[in-house]
Amino acid sequence: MERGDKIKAGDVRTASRLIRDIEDSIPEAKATIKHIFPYTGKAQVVGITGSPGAGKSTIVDGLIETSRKKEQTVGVLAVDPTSPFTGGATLGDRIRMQRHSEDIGVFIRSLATRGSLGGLSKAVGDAIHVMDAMGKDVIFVETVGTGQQEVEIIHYAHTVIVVLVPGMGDEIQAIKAGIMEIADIFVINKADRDGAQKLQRELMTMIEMSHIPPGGWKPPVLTIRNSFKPEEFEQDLRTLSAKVREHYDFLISSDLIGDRQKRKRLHELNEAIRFSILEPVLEMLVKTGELDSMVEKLVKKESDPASLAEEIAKKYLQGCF
Ligand SMILES: Nc1nc2c(ncn2[C@@H]2O[C@H](COP(=O)(O)OP(=O)(O)OP(=O)(O)O)[C@@H](O)[C@H]2O)c(=O)[nH]1
Ligand SMILES: [Mg+2]
Repeated sequence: MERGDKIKAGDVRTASRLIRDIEDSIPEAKATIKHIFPYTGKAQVVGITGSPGAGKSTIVDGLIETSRKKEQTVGVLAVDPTSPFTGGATLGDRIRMQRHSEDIGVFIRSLATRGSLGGLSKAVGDAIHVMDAMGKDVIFVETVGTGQQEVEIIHYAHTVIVVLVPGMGDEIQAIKAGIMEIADIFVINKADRDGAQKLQRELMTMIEMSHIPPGGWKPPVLTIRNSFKPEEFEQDLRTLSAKVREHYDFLISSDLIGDRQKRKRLHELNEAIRFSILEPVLEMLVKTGELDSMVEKLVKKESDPASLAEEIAKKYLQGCF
């Protein structure tokens, strides 16, 4: 059986290997992704993002549970678990989700940062394709970090959950990092802590002030109480899970699902173009030393970036100009 066929049959070892190859940018991975692409687009993709240690993995663990109870199969992609902020949280992620490791309906993998941010973004998209082609009903993508990386998740997820914790100045951070725009659902975690209600009020005020078009989705602000109190936690998680479903249903009933799909595809195409055209050209410029001499020229004001870019285009993209 071809590698792609094995993925479609849900083969865990083949899928794990392929995700590693994607992470390591092994060229053969590309061929398999091409092969499985027509079989993607069926899974519901849910992004969970927020500051390091906000409790994202704990929430994903709870969401796995609620999905399994509904007999959905689940894929989990933990992105960048080895960021300098968290330092080796991979083990923690594994421990927190370990109870699902024996369940054949759950497939959990992590993806570490490698090279450029763009590279990571493409790898995330491809790894989601793998889980999608395996036939997973729902895929949770946990991303840690702040700023651009969090915002990137919007390109891949149908629903984005932003996790905030009281007392961390998150509200300010949320505005700064453009998180207000990407959140479909806000979750205030560790809501047994002081300041949870205040944070909830502030967020709700911010949502009221944001310009939601008529008939648009208004992001709810949910709270999740202490994860160490299983009954409360499970109850809150059920509410969250229902909201995720509600958002997905909203996307379908309002036809916005098509827009999201298009946006995902456009982003993927951009990434692919960048990798097929821009990266090889840049590599060549580095190899030949042209890049260095161009930088020199700019420093000496002998040329300008636009003119140099035109020169490069003429030289390397023959037939286009
Ligand atoms: N007090 C309290 N601690 C919690 C709660 N939920 C999670 N934690 C703890 O917070 C820590 C971080 O939880 P994680 O779920 O790993 O958080 P995360 O956002 O996935 O962390 P990173 O992936 O490292 O960014 C763990 O030690 C959890 O046990 C909660 O509701 N209350
Ligand atoms: Mg985590």
